[in-house]
Amino acid sequence: MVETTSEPGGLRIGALSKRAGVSAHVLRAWETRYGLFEPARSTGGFRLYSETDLRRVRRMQVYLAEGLSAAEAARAVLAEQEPAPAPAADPGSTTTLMTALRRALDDLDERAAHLVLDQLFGTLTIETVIRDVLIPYLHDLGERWASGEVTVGQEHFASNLVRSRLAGMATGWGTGHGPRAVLACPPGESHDIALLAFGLVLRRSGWRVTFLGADSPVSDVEQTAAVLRPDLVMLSASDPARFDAIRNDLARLSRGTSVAVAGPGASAELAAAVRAEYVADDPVTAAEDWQNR
Ligand code: B12
Repeated sequence: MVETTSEPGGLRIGALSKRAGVSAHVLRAWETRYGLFEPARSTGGFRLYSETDLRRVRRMQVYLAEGLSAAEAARAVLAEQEPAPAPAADPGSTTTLMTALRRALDDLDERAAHLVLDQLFGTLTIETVIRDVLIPYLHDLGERWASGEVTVGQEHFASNLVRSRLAGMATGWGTGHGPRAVLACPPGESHDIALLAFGLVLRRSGWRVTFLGADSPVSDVEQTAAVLRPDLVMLSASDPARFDAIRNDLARLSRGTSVAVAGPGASAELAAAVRAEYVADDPVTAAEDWQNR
């Protein structure tokens, strides 16, 4: 009863939840993740939501019912209510947004980072975001980590957030009738963001993606390939030693399956030795190449 009261300055979260038919948990997530509301505070420190906030929840529900993701719906709601204030310099440029992303991630500011990513994915194609923003960002992050400019914690936070954002776009990518790809990193290899990016772009043209990801035992890759009979098995690694350790397995796998190797750990020499295809391109260009085959 107390939880759901309205106060002169607005509605408490319970009241907002009741009136809109959306759980308080979800409302809080929309607030922290997408900045959907701007609650005032009661004298007792409770958040107080306005009629405008209630309208925003209702608009969210409409967009969600139309099939938009929560991020897309929130962006649409915020855009129709009040255009974002124009920042000083060239707000849409990828350089400006990359700088904003870098600052947010360095500051461990999850919300700000997601807002920048919302803006990026809302205004640019996924191919452009990955190729022109995220890959250069990750390279820069690696250099700053290696030089001690960012801590291991900052690097982990940043790469996890970027990875989780891409992984969130990958749901349902194994369905359909298109050609099928199995994506994996060799045993011991943790760098799988580029592999994820490759799968996402491939999926855009209807490929079905089965993602085994980091540190995949070769026997599992072989077994998966035997069951699914994919059109492509893509393996990627940053460290050549990961591939060297499985050369014999790769040669066996490539006898019955189309295998490609990519990432800084792959080479033309390795590919020739195991009868696989060597992919030197970045994940977006490589996926576009496969789409056109
Ligand atoms: C994020 C990150 C991590 C994350 C990975 C999270 C994840 N799930 O992927 C974590 C924290 C786990 C990590 C761990 C480590 N990392 Co690290 N990491 C990075 C970082 C910052 C980004 C990697 C990335 O995604 N890059 C984006 C891709 C797209 O760029 P790229 O790797 O240069 O690849 C190019 C091509 O090869 C191609 N490509 C790459 N992969 C693929 C895949 C496909 C399918 C295709 C088509 C193309 C393709 O596209 C790129 C552009 O052309 C890099 C910095 C960097 N320069 O990349 C360091 C980096 C790769 N890591 C490094 C190191 C040293 C490590 C650790 C050994 C650190 C440690 N002491 O623990 C461990 C090793 C873990 C392991 N066992 O594998 C070094 C590697 C140095 C070297 N040459 O050996 C780098 C370069 C950092 C640095 N500057 O020193 N890391």
